[in-house]
Amino acid sequence: MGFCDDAKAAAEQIVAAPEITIISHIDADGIACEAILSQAITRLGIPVRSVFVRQLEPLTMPQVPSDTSLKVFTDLGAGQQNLLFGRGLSEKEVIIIDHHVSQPAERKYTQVNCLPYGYTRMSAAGVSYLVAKQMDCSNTDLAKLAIVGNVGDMMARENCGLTGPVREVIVEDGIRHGNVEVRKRDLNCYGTATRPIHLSLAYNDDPFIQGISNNPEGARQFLKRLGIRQQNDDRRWFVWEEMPVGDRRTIISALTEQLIANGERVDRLLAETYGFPDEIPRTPLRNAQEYATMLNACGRWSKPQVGGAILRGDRGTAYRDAEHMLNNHRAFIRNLLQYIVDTGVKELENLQWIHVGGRYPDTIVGIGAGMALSKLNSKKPILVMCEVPEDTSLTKVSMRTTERVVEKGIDLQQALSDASAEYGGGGGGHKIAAGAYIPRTAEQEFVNRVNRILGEQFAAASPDNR
Ligand SMILES: [Mn+2]
Repeated sequence: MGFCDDAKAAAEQIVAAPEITIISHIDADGIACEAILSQAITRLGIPVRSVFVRQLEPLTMPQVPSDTSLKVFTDLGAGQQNLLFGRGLSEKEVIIIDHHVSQPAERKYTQVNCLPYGYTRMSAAGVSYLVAKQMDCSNTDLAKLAIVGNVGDMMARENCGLTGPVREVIVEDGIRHGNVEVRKRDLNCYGTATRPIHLSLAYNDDPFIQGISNNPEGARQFLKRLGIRQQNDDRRWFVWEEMPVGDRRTIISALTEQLIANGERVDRLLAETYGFPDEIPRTPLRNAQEYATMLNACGRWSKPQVGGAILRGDRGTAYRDAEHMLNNHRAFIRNLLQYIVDTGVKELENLQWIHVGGRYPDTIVGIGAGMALSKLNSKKPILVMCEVPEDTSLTKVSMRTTERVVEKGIDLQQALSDASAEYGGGGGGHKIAAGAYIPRTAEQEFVNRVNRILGEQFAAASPDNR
């Protein structure tokens, strides 16, 4: 049985179900999974309802209904099969659609997971889409949603674009359907649909460009020197995607020269990006990255259903609510960023860290950490700890670093999961960004432990590093 057969078997089981419950995760990927599958199911006339959880754990299990419906777990479940077993769920009433590492369990639940087949650059929304396409091949309008989910889960980050079956099948389906537009050698920059260009450039630090990254005024002067018209007649700032092609080329070649002049690599300056021509210009829905941020904002303010409504096409109330959450989200992150910079971090040999207490929701701490990194010493990973509102005995740890540091052998996922396991906690994520929960009493020891592990990683990758 191949991956495609797994998707087909799951599709057949879904199509035959009299009633379905989707249990999904509250981030952009999970929200996209729910929107893809619930629309595909509704189109077949099967009743479906959805439940969103922050994490599948004993505390959230009661949200999974005890009824006769087929329970479809998306973007979660693979690593919690013993929890499903403990709940007494039978093989027949569960399907897991996921891209996380699978936990061996006593029951063999039906699972569609790209990971065992070696597709590491596919998110759960990608898997959900492939199942939806097996349910009905006319579901290709949903490819766009899968692209948002994949980009939201950082699947396009490492290779500056989506790769593998996500690129070859899902993106191609979206292009053919007509609601996805690929920009092959676009600027690898966030905010191309909503931010004034100089801010887009200044907020970007991958790659870091001397005089422009973290320097809005420098970026503005840079554009001015190139003779780029930055505002229209009403003094409204242009965004990247509405710039004439010639101006975009001028900016890209000047940035390339700047990087080369500083002896920096240029390989991360450009990326393949995914635009949505059917959306209103100058809104975050115009490209996959900003769309995903909007969904993440909904999830982080505990309103994943609002994100779901937007994915289903609501451009009224739901969109206005999401815009509001997105703005709040940004204000909170800016505030956290300032707090970290003002308070200052404590530096150890291989990392820098800070404890922000209960001042900020634990759901935004990781993002704030990533942004603070560009204002601090970006050669050392940052570790931020915060309180967990639901459980005062726990501390949440978020770590972020840069591609540069990952290239030097750092794997934050490995470091946090190894260190947290020693204290009875748990962690996960990616090389560049990871998180963990640890007992509150172990905080200080934990930081030292992670510091040592990072030292070992640096040393293992290059004995000359130390
Ligand atoms: Mn995911």
